[in-house]
Formats: sequence, C-alpha cells, structure tokens
Amino acid sequence: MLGRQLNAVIKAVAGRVMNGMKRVFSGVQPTGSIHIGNYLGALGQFVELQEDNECLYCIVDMHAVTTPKDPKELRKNTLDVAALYLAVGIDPKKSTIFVQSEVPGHAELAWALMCNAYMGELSRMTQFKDKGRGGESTSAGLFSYPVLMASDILLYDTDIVPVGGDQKQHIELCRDIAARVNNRYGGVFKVPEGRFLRTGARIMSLDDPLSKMSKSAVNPLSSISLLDDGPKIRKAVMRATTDSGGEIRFDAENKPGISNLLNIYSAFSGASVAEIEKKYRGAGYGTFKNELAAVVTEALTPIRTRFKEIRESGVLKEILRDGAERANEISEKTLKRVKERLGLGIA
Ligand code: AQP
Repeated sequence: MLGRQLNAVIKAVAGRVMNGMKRVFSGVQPTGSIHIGNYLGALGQFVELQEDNECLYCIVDMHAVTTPKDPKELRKNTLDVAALYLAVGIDPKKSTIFVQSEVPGHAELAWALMCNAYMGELSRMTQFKDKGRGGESTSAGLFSYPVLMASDILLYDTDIVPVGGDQKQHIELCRDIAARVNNRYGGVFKVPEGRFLRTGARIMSLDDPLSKMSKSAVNPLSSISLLDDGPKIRKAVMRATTDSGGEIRFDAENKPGISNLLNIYSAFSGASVAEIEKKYRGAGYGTFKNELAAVVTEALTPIRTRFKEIRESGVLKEILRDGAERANEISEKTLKRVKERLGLGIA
C-alpha cells in the first residue's frame, strides 16, 4: 500500500486507541481448514468486537510449526486464513491483520516469559495431554507453546482475548505468568481477560461428540469447513453421530450428539435452543438434520464466495504487510519496557 494510505490507516487505528477503546488480540493457526468451531468460538467474536475496540488479529504461523509442516502448504494456509478473516467480515480499516512470524517481538518476548514459566504448570496443560504428547520426540516448541501464546497476548498490552472454551486454561496461564513477572519486576504487563461465548464456545466433533471439532482430525466428515459446499455440509450433518431415542432435546450429558447439533443450529440461526426444540417436537432426526444442513449452507455460502474473490484479488499481502508494520510499532514499545524492567541490554 502507498505510504499515504498506510498513514491514514495507522491514524485511524491510533484514533480508536485515543478514544479509550480496549485492545483486543487473538489468533488462529494456519494448520488446515478453518471449521465452524473456529468460526463460532472465535472468528465470529472477532468481527463483533472490531466495532468498539482496537483489534489485532494474527495468523499464528509460529504455533503451526510446533509439529512439522510442509513449507509450501503452510504459506498457502497462512494466506487462506488471512482471506477467511476478511471473508467473515474482519475489516482491515478497523482491525490490524498480520502474520505472527512477521513480528519478531513474539519470539523475543516469549524467551523472557519462558524464563518465568514453570515446567510443572506447562505439564498440566490439558490440551497437550489430550493430544497424547510428552514422548521423547515431542518438540520443545509444542510443550512450551502456551508460553508463546502468552507472549502473543502480552506483547500488545491486550485487554480482551476472544477465544473458544478450549483455550481457558491457556488464558489462565497467561494471566499467571503476567502476574508473576509483575510481582518480580514491578508492573510490566497488563493482565488480560479471556472472552468466551455461551453458544459456540465448544463445538464438538460430528463423529465423536465427546471430542472438540478439530482441524487436524483424520475423518473429513468430523467437521464442517467454512469452505465446504452444500453437498459436503449435508453429507457431514446427515452422518453426524446422534444418540439413541429420536427426541430432539438438549441434554449434553445423555444426548451429546444431538445437543451439539442443537448448539450449531442455534449459533447459525440466532434462534434459542428452546425455540428449536419446540419447532422440532415430534419430528425425527432426519427432518432436523436436513434443515440444519440448509441453515449452515445458507450461512457459509456467502463466506465461500467472498473467500474466492479475495484470494484471487491479490490484496492480501499488502494488507498483511501494513498490519505487521502497525503490530511491530506497538510491540517495540512493550519490548523496550520489558527489557528495561528485566535489565536486559545496555539501555
Ligand atoms: N471446537 C471448537 N469449538 C469452539 N472454538 C474452537 N476453537 C478451536 N476449536 C474449537 C477456537 O478457534 C480458535 C482458533 O483455534 P486454533 O487455530 O488456534 O487452534 P486449535 O484450538 O488447536 O483448533 P483446532 O481446530 O483444534 O486445530 P488443531 O487441530 O490444529 O489443533 C481458538 O480461539 C480456539 O479456541
């Protein structure tokens, strides 16, 4: 982008900060197809928050390489996530969109935080355990990635972190590390708050409603990607695991499959779960699933169309470069403060 346009964007964003807006930070890993869980838990919040806050939305590619990735595919996925950010409605005039590895401060601050994080607390992170890691050949990066996540957040003096419910423990860790550093060195970091939705905070896998929907799941029908077309969506919904008994009723404990589908229906249609239960009283699973597939298809079709247009338009790299410039500007100020407080460097 031309310097003048960039300055205008920086001024607009800076104006929002001066107006006393809260700062919001969050990110998504470019590890595969962004699914409706990522959308309902996180991206939907990103769009909503940009109206009244100063938002920084990152594509966290350094998290992605905690397990080996094909380099070409990683770069493609990074641009795909950026295009999806725009396609769901994140506006680069209101929000700063950038790629994590384009801002060296993330890695630099992570080291300072790593030296203030404990092996014990990292070992207790349930996501790491759920993924069955911890063997001899698990990368140190995967083990310590919650510290990099803390760095992502603290680097921007973040007030609010919109994320899915699966990230609660990581947000708590970030807050603990920030408070610890503040105690040791005196007021270094702002201690952020997580923001979790009630509906959509935890969308479960379609083939196993006891596990969360995940990008890295092996079965392609276990999730719905934001880029899936109508037939794929219908197939995944119709094959979704349901529970014995044909009643369409929310009961997370005894009917986790149908409860998950009710949550998805509610999040996409805006109707409450009670209203949906009433609508389908006496109807079978088949009717309910058919209509759910239609609701999801209707919501995702415009996103898919916009994604294709953006991906073909060639605007992405400029937006990401501008975003990195703004993010670097903020991060350098934080790093300067951290180095002073910790006694790093020569002043
Ligand atoms: N199932 C989910 N329901 C609600 N929110 C979810 N999120 C992830 N899964 C669900 C939220 O999406 C944001 C981005 O997630 P991420 O890319 O950082 O990685 P993740 O949480 O590890 O997501 P995946 O899909 O499970 O990816 P893989 O398989 O690569 O590990 C986060 O805010 C997350 O809470």
